[in-house]
Amino acid sequence: MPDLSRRHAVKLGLSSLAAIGTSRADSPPAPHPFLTPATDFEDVSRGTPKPHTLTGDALLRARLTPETWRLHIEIDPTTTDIVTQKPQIETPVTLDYPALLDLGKKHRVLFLKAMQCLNIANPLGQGLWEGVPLRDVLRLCGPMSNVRRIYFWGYHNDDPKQRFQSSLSYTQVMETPPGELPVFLAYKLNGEPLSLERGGPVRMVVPWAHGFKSIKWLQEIRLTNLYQSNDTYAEKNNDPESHLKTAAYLDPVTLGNPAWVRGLAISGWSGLARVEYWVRPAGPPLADTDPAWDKADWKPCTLAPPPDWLTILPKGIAARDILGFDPTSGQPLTWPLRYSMVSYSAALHGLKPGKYEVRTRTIDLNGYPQPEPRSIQKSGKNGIQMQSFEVT
Ligand SMILES: Nc1nc2c(c(=O)[nH]1)N[C@H]1C(S)=C(S)[C@@H](COP(=O)(O)O)O[C@H]1N2
Ligand SMILES: [Mo]
Repeated sequence: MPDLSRRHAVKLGLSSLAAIGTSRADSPPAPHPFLTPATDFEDVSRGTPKPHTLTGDALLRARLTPETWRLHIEIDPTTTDIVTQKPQIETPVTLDYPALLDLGKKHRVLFLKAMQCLNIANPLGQGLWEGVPLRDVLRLCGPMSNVRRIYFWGYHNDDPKQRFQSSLSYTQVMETPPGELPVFLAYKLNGEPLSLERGGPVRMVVPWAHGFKSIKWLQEIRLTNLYQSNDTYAEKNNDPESHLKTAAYLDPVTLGNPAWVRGLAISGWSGLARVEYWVRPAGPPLADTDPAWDKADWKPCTLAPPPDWLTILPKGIAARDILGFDPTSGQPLTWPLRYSMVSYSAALHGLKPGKYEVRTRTIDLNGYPQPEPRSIQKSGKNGIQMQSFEVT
C-alpha cells in the first residue's frame, strides 16, 4: 500500500507506520505503546522493607509466592454493634492461589486500565489486568447480613503501622451496572502472572479508582458494619471516593517542521470527548486568574485510533474477551476506552522563530474542560500541564 497517506491510515485504523512503509516529515511521532510492560510501571509502595524486595525464606514467610499465598475473609472483629443485628457471614473463608485460578475458569474478567496515583501528576502505566470479580469471591462466604463495607489490605511486614488499606461499599462490590466494570482480584498483568513488584501474586483492581484502592500483595478482607471509609488515603486528607479524572498529560514538544505536540489522555469517570492545545509566546508564569485563560485559542488535537489488537494483545487473548469490547466484532464499544489512556498529537506548522509555551486540556462528555468540574487536587491531580519550547 505504498501511496497511503497517514490520514488514510488513521481512517483505516492502521496504527503502525512501518506497516504502510511511509516516513513522511508530517507524520506524527509514533503513539505511546498502548500497554506498559510490567517492569516499566512507576512504583508507588510503602513499607520497610518494601514487600517486593523480599527473597528466599522471608518471601515464603510473607506468603508472597503462588504456593504460599492465602486470602482470609472474615468479619471485622472490631465492628461495633451500632445497629441491633451484628454483621454476619455464614463462613470465614481461606482461599489459596489454585482455588482463585479455579474460580477464574468460570468468572474471569479482563480489563485495560491506567494505573494512576491520586497524588502524582503523571499516570504510572497502563495494563491488561486479568482476575476474578470480588463479588464472586465473596459468594464463597455464603449468605451475609448487615455488612455495609468491605475493607482489605496486603502484606506489610507483619507491622500494623505499615498497613496500607482500602475499602469499598457493599453495593460497589456486589452490583455492576451494564457497561460498568466490577472490582476484581487480579492475578495476571499483560498475560503474565502478576509480578511481585506489581503486587503479586494477587492484587485488588478497582477499575474506576485511583491507585490507592488497588491494594497490592492482597491477603486480608474484612466485612464490617461500619459504614465509613477507613482507607489509608482517607486518613491522609485525600478524597477516598474520587474517581479517575479525565485529563491530558503532555510530553516535551518534538521539535521540527512541523513541531509536534503530543501526550497521553486518560478517559476518566466523565469520559473523554476530545483533547485541545493552546500555544502562546513564552511569558512569566500564568496565574490561574490571568485573563489570558478566557481568551485562549484552544485547537483540537487528534486522538490515536484503536491499535491493532492482534499485534498488541498478549498471545492467547482475544479483544472480544475484554470488558468494554463488542463480543462479536472484537472492537471497543467506545473509543477512547474508559479508565484507560489514549495518545494524542497535533502538528504545529509555520511558527516564527521564538520561545513558546504549549498547554493541553481535555473536554469531557459533559462538555467540561479540564480541570473542571472538580479541580480539588486532593481528589486527583488534574491540573493543566505546560511545556516550553523554542523555534529557531
Ligand atoms: N499494599 C500496598 N498496595 C498499594 C500501595 C502500597 O503502598 N501498599 N500503594 C497504592 C498506591 S497509592 C498506588 S498509586 C498504587 C500504585 O501501583 P503500582 O505501584 O503498581 O504502580 O498502588 C497502591 N497499592
Ligand atoms: Mo497513590
